[in-house]
Amino acid sequence: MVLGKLGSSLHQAVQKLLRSSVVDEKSVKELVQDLQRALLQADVNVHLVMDLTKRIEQRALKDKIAPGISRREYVVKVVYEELTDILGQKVVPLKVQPNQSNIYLVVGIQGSGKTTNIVKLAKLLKKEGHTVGVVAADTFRAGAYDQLKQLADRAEVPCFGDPKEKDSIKVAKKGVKHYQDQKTKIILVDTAGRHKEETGLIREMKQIAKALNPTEIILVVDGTLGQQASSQAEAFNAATPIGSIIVTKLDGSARGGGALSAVAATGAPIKYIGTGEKVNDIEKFEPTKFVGQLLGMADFESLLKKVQDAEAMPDKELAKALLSGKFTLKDMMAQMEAMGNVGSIGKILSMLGLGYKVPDEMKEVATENLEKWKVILKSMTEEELENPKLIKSSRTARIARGSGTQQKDVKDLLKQYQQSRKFIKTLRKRRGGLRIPGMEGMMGGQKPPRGGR
Ligand SMILES: Nc1nc2c(ncn2[C@@H]2O[C@H](COP(=O)(O)OP(=O)(O)OP(=O)(O)O)[C@@H](O)[C@H]2O)c(=O)[nH]1
Ligand SMILES: [Mg+2]
Repeated sequence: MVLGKLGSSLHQAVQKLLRSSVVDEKSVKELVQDLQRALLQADVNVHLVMDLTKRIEQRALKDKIAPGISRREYVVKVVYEELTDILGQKVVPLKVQPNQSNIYLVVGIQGSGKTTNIVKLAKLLKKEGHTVGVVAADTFRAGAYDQLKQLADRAEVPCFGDPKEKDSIKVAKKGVKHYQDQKTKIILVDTAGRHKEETGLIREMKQIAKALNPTEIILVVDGTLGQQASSQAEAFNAATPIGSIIVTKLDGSARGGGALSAVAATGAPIKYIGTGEKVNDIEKFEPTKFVGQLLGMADFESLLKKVQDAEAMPDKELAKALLSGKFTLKDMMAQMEAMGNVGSIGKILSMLGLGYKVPDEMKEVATENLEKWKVILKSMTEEELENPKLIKSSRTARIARGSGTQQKDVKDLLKQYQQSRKFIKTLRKRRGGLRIPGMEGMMGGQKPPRGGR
């Protein structure tokens, strides 16, 4: 299990909070202490830990919480978000230029895991449908070629090398040319990690990079270094921009959390992690997914979704329109623009306690036609938007012309509108009155007017 120890301590800390009878200052303080202990043990930088836990504490106790969820659930979400944050929010994919061979120069300190992870990455990219090849340009260490060749053969990845050639730049160039001639998409070049100290290695990296002009330089960093890993990332990145980082040996390393967070803090793009010695032991690094797995809660996803759903408050204007029974085309347009999709009607209805009752076909038609409808609505006059009944055939023709659509499209839109309105009306009749959580004050408990328009 990747970062197993850190994961289980974090998991326990969160479970303890979920089990506590109340979420108050005391239980949050306990949570924060548990988190601090877990993170410090994983060699996460102490300043990072203190900042993170301070934010968690503040948010846990002070944030306003959307109706429908408990503070307990909210706090779990906060922990999740803050942990994700220290690992870097964004997923940055490996840069792959279309219609050309891409060269990746793989560098790193001796023993960091370059050779092993080159083959793992080659296999992964092959599985993704790319043609791949590796080049053995470590001419320094005896047996380096054989190691790469053996691993590559086992993984069924082509390997280019020349054990007799001692000039690494020459081999690298030959290898790259060999694969370029075959139009291989991904060319991974293994290099020597002969130096324990960075300066000599960085000088060589610059030379070979100048000769090859790679799409990306990939830096391999040993995760067992803990937070020290960041100084390598910084030193290499200062010399020449590093396109990707692979943090290796995260299986079983007690300090992996420290390595990941420290490298992420330098702003360097961790794109893959090495999770074992075998050829399949590599993963794309996605902070959100990673933290989810780390916290290891079977129902974590659903809890998170529940909180996020509750927080996505519906558009108040639209909700008001629904409550009053007055739902015009203009409301529909405002709704589409605000939310980007009509699915949120379903969302509002579910908040009214009428969830999931929007007929599927209604939703499908709406989603399919969304972009077109936006244009059509823009071609209508203010008067038409307020009172769609005015739209008879001559107006339909004008609107279609104005929006570059067919009359049938305009009619479809009007039909959808009528359906939505009718649907909302029947709901209102069935319920007698509607209530939106968090908006009671706003509506003053008034009785809905009869009928709408
Ligand atoms: N547990 C574990 N071991 C790994 C991982 N990646 C690499 N290793 C091991 O680390 C050792 C060094 O790996 P190499 O790939 O030879 O490292 P290198 O950077 O090419 O080393 P040099 O060529 O000497 O600079 C090997 O024993 C690998 O099996 C990993 O993700 N997890
Ligand atoms: Mg090697």
